[in-house]
Amino acid sequence: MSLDSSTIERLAERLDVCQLEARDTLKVTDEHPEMDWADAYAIQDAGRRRKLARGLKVIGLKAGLTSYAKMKQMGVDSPVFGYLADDTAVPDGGVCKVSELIHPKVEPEIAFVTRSELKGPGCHIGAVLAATDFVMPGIEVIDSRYRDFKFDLKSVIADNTSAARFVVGGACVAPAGVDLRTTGIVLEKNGEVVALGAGAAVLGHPAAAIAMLVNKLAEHGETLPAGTLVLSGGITEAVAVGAGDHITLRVQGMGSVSIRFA
Ligand code: 0L1
Ligand code: MG
Repeated sequence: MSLDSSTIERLAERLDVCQLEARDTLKVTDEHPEMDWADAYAIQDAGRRRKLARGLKVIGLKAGLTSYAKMKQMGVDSPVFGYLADDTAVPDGGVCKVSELIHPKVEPEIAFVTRSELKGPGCHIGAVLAATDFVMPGIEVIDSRYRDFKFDLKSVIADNTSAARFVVGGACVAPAGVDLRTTGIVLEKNGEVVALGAGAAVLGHPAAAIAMLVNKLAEHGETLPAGTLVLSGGITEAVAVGAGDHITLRVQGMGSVSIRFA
């Protein structure tokens, strides 16, 4: 680590306040180009502690930048990991207020819920599928706290991987009953198809994103507990949304989930 603890706390506070007040900031690496990967996750962890201290709960985890479409869209070359706080959950068909966000975009994802603990290192797709209770459709609303959605990997990790809102719903399907590589998805905005794809767009298999997350947790001596909700990452590029938009994600064999923006 190259940053001292007071700098980490100050950067976490800045990102937290930007999220609370829906305003953007310059990326943290502009001020601290020397920061390393451990600093980036330390800022994310400090942000998480701030939320916990306000009484929020962490109700899930997420993998981001797991598809080549997303990596290309954002000009980066590897996945990132973050957490889902309870104040970011929107019920299926519910409303997301755009006034609380800076420049939201939506991503079509497959959500996993585990039924047994997963441990790395060496976690693989087979272990993830054996430990998965069910999968279901999920829409993630991302909202980078960085100006114009421009960042590098360390900055986006510090910013909890742009996590802003999410909705899960539709049908809960046992992983044995579905081939997640060939599962098709259709994302609709105001009734029009705006993106489509298949699960394999996420690292060849969405479960690979969960395995990567588990192996990342192992680097810190942590495991993925039973009963954890995990978003496996956008299958397509993210789609910008604004007030009045209605987004529906249809996932083959898993029904649909939707969210409105007001
Ligand atoms: O969930 C995601 O894939 C987003 C990761 C962070 C990058 C972005 O804001 O697009
Ligand atoms: Mg995402």
